[in-house]
Amino acid sequence: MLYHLSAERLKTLKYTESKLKMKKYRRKKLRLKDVLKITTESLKDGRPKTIEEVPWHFLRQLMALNGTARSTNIEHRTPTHHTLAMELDIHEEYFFCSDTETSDSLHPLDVLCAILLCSDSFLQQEILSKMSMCQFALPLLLPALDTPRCTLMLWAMRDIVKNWRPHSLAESRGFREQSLVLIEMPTVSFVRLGSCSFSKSKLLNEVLSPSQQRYNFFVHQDMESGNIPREMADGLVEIAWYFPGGRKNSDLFPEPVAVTNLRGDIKSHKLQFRFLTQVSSAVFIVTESISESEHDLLSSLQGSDTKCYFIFNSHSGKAKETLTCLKRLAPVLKLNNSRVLQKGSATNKAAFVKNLQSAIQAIMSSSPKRMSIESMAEVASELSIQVDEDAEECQRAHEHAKKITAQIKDLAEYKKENLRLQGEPWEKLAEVEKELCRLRRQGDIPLEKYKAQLKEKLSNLRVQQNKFHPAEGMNIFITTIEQLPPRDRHYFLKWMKFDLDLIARANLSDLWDQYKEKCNNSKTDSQKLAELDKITSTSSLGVEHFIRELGQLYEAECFVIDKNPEKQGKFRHLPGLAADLMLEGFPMELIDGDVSNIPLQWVMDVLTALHSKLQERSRMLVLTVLGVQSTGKSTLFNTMFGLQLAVSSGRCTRGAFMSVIKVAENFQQELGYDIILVIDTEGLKAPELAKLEGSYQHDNELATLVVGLSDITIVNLAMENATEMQDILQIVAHAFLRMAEIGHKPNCQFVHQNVSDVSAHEQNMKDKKHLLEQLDEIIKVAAKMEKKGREVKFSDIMDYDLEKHNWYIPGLWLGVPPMAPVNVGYSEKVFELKKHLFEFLKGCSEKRNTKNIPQFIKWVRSLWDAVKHENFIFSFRNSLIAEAYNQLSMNYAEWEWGFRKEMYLWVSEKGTFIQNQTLYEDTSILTKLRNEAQEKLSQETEKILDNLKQYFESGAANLHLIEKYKEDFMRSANCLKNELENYSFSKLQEVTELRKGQHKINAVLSEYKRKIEEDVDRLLTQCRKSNCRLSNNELEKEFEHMWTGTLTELSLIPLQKRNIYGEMEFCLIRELENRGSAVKQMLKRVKSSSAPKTHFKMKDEYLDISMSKVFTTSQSDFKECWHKTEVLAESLIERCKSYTEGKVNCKADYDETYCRKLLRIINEQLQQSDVLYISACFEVELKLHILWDAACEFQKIHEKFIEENDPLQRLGNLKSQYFSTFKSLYLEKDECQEKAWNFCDRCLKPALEDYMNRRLGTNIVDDFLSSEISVKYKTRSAFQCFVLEKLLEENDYNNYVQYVKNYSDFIKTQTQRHLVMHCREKASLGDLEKRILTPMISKVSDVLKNSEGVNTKTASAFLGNLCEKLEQDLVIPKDSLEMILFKNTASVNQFSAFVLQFIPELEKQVLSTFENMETESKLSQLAVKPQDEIFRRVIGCGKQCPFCKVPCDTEGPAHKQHFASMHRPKGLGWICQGSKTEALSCDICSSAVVSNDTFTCSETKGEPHPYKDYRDFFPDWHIQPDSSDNASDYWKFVFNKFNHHFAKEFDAAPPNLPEEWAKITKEQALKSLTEAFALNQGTG
Ligand SMILES: Nc1nc2c(ncn2[C@@H]2O[C@H](COP(=O)(O)OP(=O)(O)OP(=O)(O)O)[C@@H](O)[C@H]2O)c(=O)[nH]1
Ligand SMILES: [Mg+2]
Ligand SMILES: [Zn+2]
Ligand SMILES: [Zn+2]
Repeated sequence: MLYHLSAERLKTLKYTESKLKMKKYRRKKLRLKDVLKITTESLKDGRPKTIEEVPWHFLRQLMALNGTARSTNIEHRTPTHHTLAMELDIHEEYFFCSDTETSDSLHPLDVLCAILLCSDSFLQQEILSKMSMCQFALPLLLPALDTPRCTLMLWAMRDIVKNWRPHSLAESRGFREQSLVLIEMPTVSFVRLGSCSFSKSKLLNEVLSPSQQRYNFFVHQDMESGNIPREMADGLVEIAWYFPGGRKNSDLFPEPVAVTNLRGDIKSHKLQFRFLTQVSSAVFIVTESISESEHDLLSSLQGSDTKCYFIFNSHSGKAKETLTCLKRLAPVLKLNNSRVLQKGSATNKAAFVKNLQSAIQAIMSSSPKRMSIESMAEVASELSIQVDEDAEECQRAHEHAKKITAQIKDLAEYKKENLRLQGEPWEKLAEVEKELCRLRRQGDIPLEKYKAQLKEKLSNLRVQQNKFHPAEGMNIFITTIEQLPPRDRHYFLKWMKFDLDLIARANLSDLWDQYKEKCNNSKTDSQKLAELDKITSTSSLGVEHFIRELGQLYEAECFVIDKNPEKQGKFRHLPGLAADLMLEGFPMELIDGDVSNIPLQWVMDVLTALHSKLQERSRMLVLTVLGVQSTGKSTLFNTMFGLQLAVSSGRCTRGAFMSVIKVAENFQQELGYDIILVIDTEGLKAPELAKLEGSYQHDNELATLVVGLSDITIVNLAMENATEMQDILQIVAHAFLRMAEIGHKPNCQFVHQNVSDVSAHEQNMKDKKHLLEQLDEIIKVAAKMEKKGREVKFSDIMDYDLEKHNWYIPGLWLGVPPMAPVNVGYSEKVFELKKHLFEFLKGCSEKRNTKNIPQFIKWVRSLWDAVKHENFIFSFRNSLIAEAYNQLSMNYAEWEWGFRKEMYLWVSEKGTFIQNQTLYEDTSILTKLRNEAQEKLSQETEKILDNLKQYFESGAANLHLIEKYKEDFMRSANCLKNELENYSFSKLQEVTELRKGQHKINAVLSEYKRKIEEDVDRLLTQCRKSNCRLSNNELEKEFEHMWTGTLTELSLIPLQKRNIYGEMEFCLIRELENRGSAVKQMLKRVKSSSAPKTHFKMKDEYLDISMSKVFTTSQSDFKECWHKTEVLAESLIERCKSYTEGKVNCKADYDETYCRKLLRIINEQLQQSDVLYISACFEVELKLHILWDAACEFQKIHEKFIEENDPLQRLGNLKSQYFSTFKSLYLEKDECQEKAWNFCDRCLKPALEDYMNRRLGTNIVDDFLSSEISVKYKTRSAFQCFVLEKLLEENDYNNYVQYVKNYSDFIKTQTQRHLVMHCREKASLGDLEKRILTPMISKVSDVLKNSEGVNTKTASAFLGNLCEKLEQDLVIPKDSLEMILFKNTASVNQFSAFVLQFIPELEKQVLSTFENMETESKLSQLAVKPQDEIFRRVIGCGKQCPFCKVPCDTEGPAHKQHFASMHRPKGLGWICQGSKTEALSCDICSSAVVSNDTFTCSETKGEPHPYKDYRDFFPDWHIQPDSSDNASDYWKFVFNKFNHHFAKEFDAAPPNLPEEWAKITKEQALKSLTEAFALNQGTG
């Protein structure tokens, strides 16, 4: 016996290890997740190619519910077409080899045994569950393979649940649902004695199969590989069942019955036989002959209450002997004729089967022994047969589970007491959370007050939750899952599930009966259904409820700890535990369907824990499903991935659950994903339920979230019902439309259930077309509802291909449940879909944007936030999008600056060139330069567009989300081009004008100089002639005499000094001439009052009160208007000032066009502005004010011009030089060195300084942008945040007032300050200057060195050459140069040697000039003002929120939508509460836009208008609802603090602020600030 056993085991070992190559799983058992992993192999179909693939093939097919899983044939390598053709003549060989070669064939039962041997108990359970769905017979007793005795597979069957309708319930249409192992029913066993010539298994299949159909419950001889000798499976006892469906005519048996089948001869499996005789009601012994020893064996059955039947082949040779033997046995076993069934070859097979069935029926009606499998375990134990469930860990876990489940009497009651947190408080929380977003019941309470109340409520609810200590049951649950090792924990959770299901089943079956009844009764009103639905949900209890409770415990604790950080957390580790469960395949609740809310903190933290458990490799594919209730959504996923999502008839899934499937490591690279996240959702409501209040909304929320999260959405449709489909499509269309709006376009697959492709191909084509039309129609309607103006087609919103993305899947069951197996067609089609999905994924792997868990979390968060608000699109705010957008903006800013710099340099060079032109031919030069500019501009624009294109192809993160902004950027590039074109042209024009003016003066001056030089010459000759040597004094006297004489002779007319103010005033008068007498009067009056004030101050008469009745009704509107007008004036003053300043630097004289330009600027702005009701008085006084300011500046310009250009002045400047030349000539002193120095000092030095001024600006900008502080300047929102932080730190209300009242001024001062500080802080500016100067100096030196001797015989030729070489770089003052040339007789070589020698000194001097200059004045004289450039970077579009006046901080250059990260109380926008009070308003726009409040303003002409529809008036503003409850804490804090100051400043009353505002701390304020801006920057 012992020897025999070990021989068996040896065989087993050899079989599993050598043949199937499963050695590594003998010890470390195969687990479910090993089987479910996505691998390359798992996506291949077709037969296994090698023996070792067979078990895997079996497992995968089984998990996919494929009825052919048991087929173990190996595919023989067929040659490819190519070789086939060549080998055609020998192809007969194939026919032979497949039949003879059995060595590589396996018996299915052997494979099954081997697999079970290598599987852990959970996988075994799964295997048996799936086998049961395929209606395969299950192993009841597993032979002793590596155990001393055989094993009863009780645990392995635990998970199977059966539904049936006994005939007793046929009328009531009720049904029974029970766990398979608990069903008490008669068992009939079939065993074989000796050998037998017909297949027992085949016979059994016939006995159990419904008429007209035959299922292969048991594997038999005639099946594929069924004839191969079994190597390990002998002694296996299989079991199958018959369950009635309540159809009296067609059911074989009225009650359930089990049939077992022992493989092998009972003589070699006596233990199994003993067991079977004890548990069965009857044993059928199939035999051909009975020998003596066999007789003894059978006699041992004497006294058992099990009935014995014999089936024997009456035509076998030994029939007679057998009969005698049976006769002998008859008294012992109480045999009679009915117990002996003869099966001769003549016997009609069908009749024989009928006989057998009647026999079984007879047994059943004789009140037989009924035994459940669970009770069989007791018998097994008595016989020392192992029971898999007896494993110690399993039992231990059950004890733990029982501690909880034993306490449960009434489900609803238990839930209320033990799972307290998820009861009322959680439900209320969900409600309040949504109300906070929707503000539906605000009533008369002021908005911010109402919000504060809600927040208080929220906080109270959390605190209340946190105060609950976990009740006993929950406590045990927590400690158990904390303390048990993973396997035990797994057992524990399974036991929890089984026990809870058992209790729930008892509870629910009544409810379901009622439900069914009501459903059938067509008159039932939906209200009752809703009630029932409610009861069903309150009295369902599963493990997911316990997990949900964990989530709530965790969330409440997080909330409380967040408020008092010093508190210790007890539940910190729970997310980690939950993540472990997810990795084991446990579906985790994403949306709690009972309250339709997401426990956000919990979900996020669980996922984060999962991320770290995956070693941060969590690129995920999100696959979701949507569809009507009970249309097999969960079944579809279970079939596709072998998951364990809850499935049952009736409403099953609630909310949404997510399951993780891992991708095998060697496949991750190819697939581009590390995990697959499957989200199974609750069915969308059936039409009758859809009428219930809130249900439509609930469906919409669910669908929006689910579509938003998914990469692929499967829309599950059951085609039978057209209206149902319409409903679903509508919901889905809305969801997709919203996603398209935010740039997310998931792939969509339509699955049509219960349609087979073959039978209805034509029909399907029609259907597809129809579906398409329907979709288009629905989307059109949906687009209208979502207020989309343009036409939308389905292809705009979903990635859907009529041909490829439609799937027709036949019905799940082949036949009529409960006896129907899963349709092979279903399984195959689902696999095909799965394969297609993965092919599709691989196909688009390059352009795809994969999310990992942290990014997924961000999506969940922002989608949910937007869903909670009703207006989805305008509430959506996602940091991933912001991040991508900002990244692009930052890049764009770089490119833009590059372009600008390029043009600045070009203009500077060309300006130099123009100034160096001696010949007067400006028009042709200008045209040439303009063309050149055009070309350059186009080139640079092209470069930006190219960069943009490349960027969008670069594969940077989440680009698909910002695709729609691409156009904006392209437009901006073109705008930039226009701007720079204007800039370049006007600069060139300006220089040309300047040059023209100088040219004229120079021409005149040259005349004078020639005369003077003649006179000097003459005087020199005179003096030389006189014999006596003249002293210095005498020389001077002579020179002076000559100078005065010459000048008198020239009778110079000095340039006329103009009265610029007078001229400008005249210009203004002319402009206003035709504006009527009132204006003229006004002008006169103002004129007489002379000296305009230095500060422009608003006056009441600036507003035209007569124009509108508004002001008489509403004080606040008047104030608002007043304020707007003031802002307008200030911004105009600012703009004109910067125009004026621009003119100061170019050395031209004042021109009348300047004044006209100013007036044009003002007029344009006044016309464009949205400020209504300004009076003529305002216009006149503003213009006067601006012109006066400008006139002062222009006067200075003019005077400076005269000083520089007046002939008398200029000649005067030259006088000393003439004298010194005269003197040297007279004294015959060598002047060369001095002239050389003069050249350096008077020509090169100013030229170099000018050069520096032209270059330094751009370099400073570059330097600033690469410094530390530039981080704050990276994006507008970063800068905003930085400024506000600073303000909070400085804590000075004056600064706030400045900030609020004149934002742009404030920012200008700030940026200027930072820049100056930056420039002062470091010695870097000196370095910069040096870096600019040195190359230029070397260039000059090089020119000097290289020009020696070349065409430079005279000094003038030499200097001319020098100037020409440098004409692009330096403007050398002509006057001084001519002076140098005057009477320069020095040798060129000597002169240039001297110059070279002086150069180092020159460099030093230039540098020190700059070093000694005040930073501010240095900055102000630069051609490109760094402060302006930097200001431009951060000021943005300059638009302000129409309510609170907060500046827009959208990054992109030419955006269509203005957006601010953080709004503030409207009072800070100088808006009062209402018409009656004059207090500042404390409403915050970002809350107001979701409330039911209204606003009035001048745009609405004083009429109240709902905030929700603010876009009716301000269509280019996008005001997003608060991202969190604390979003505006910063401004609330500030407003609260400086309430009185602000009121005073705005000349209004201080409002009563909500008390809660006073509780906000500075830290909280700061936190809200960083959160708001971090979200917008995408770093949060
Ligand atoms: N006749 C038939 N029954 C099916 C088919 N697919 C699924 N079922 C059965 O329908 C019932 C519901 O299946 P589920 O997969 O739970 O359906 P669901 O869509 O997830 O249901 P909810 O989650 O409640 O919306 C189960 O009993 C399935 O066995 C099918 O194609 N034909
Ligand atoms: Mg479901
Ligand atoms: Zn605002
Ligand atoms: Zn803007």
